[in-house]
Amino acid sequence: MPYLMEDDPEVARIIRDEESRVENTLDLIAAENHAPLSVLEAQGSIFSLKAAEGFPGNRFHAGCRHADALESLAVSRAKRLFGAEHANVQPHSGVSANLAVYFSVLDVGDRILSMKLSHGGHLSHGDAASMTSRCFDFQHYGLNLKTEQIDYDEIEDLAKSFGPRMIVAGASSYPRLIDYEKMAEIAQSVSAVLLVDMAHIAGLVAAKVIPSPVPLADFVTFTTYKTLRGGRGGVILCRQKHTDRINRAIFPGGQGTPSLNLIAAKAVCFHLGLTEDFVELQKKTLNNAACFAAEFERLGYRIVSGGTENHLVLIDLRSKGLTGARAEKTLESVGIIVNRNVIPADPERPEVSSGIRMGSPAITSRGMQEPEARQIARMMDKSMSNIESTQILNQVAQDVRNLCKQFPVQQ
Ligand code: DSN
Repeated sequence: MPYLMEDDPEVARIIRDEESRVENTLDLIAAENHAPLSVLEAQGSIFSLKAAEGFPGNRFHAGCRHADALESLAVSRAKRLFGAEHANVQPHSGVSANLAVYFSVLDVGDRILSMKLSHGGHLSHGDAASMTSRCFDFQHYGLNLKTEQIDYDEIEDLAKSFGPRMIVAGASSYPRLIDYEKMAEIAQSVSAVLLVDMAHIAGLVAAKVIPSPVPLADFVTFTTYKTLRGGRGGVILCRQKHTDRINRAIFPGGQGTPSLNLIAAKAVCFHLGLTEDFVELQKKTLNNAACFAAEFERLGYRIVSGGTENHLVLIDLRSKGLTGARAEKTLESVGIIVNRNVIPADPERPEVSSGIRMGSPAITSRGMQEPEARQIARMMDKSMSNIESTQILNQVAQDVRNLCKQFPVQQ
């Protein structure tokens, strides 16, 4: 970064520090991943400067010849990768994408039925802290507290009594597959539209290693920086008939000029998503998450919902006398990055939580497989069982550094 070093060495140094942190720690944040350098190059390209309000062929700024070519390419690649009728690649984030869907077909005050945040949903699905809850009338479904899985009968009953105009499926800490056929059937039975927010699992869906909601949902939203490895940003897929409404809800409805550099990165990840290597990576992502769950179970931990069918595992730490916050802090001290997470019916406040959520995408991108996934689980257990022992924590920290050296982020 020669120019940055000269103009602003302070920022340059912070960026170098972050590169070093990423290289020397194990990223188990289920919502994160390591992106290919090609994606980062596209994100840092000259397109970050282009104003291009509107859509290809219909912009409010001149000089958009290449911007149009880029966005059209990204749209056609997204449609091909996911088998969608229409794609809008302009949302700056998953929240922007969800807001655009709500405002495209609903009126302010309309009813929406979605999963509650404390059972695995997302802030933008109408949580009280989110502005979405001030614009629409949300009711939430939860999990069956025995199975810790979605109770479709409850959703059906709620849909009948509440009469939503939209039903949202999708979550940010749900380790199980969602039955989209059942969700579509429930939505149809009450004449509601179905939105599936597949932000966490878009890479697994793209690789066809888990079922796709695209043929069954009216709208599908996702972010590109998680399992998909495409850098920051959001995308909306929808049926052809919703094209104009969705495009208008994004621009001029909720956003101004799109981030064309992010659209360039999205185009790259959609291209790479069609490769055999990507499919293999997503298969390994699933397998590594299953190994985390199996190893933690062997070590005596309770796995929320009894296992995993995707890239994430939610672990209940109560039997170990630990809170999620304490575990998160201890693990970070040895170089293992997870996030504390509420578990269903959690007695603790979200800031404290009784669980941790861990994901396999980033370690899988580094080339790690079953032996390493099991080793990581054992290192985590060793740290969490010896929180007061500086000697043992130092030893684990050294093991983490060694493992990171064996599996560089960019291979
Ligand atoms: N949705 C948040 C998460 O799942 O961690 C961040 O993208």
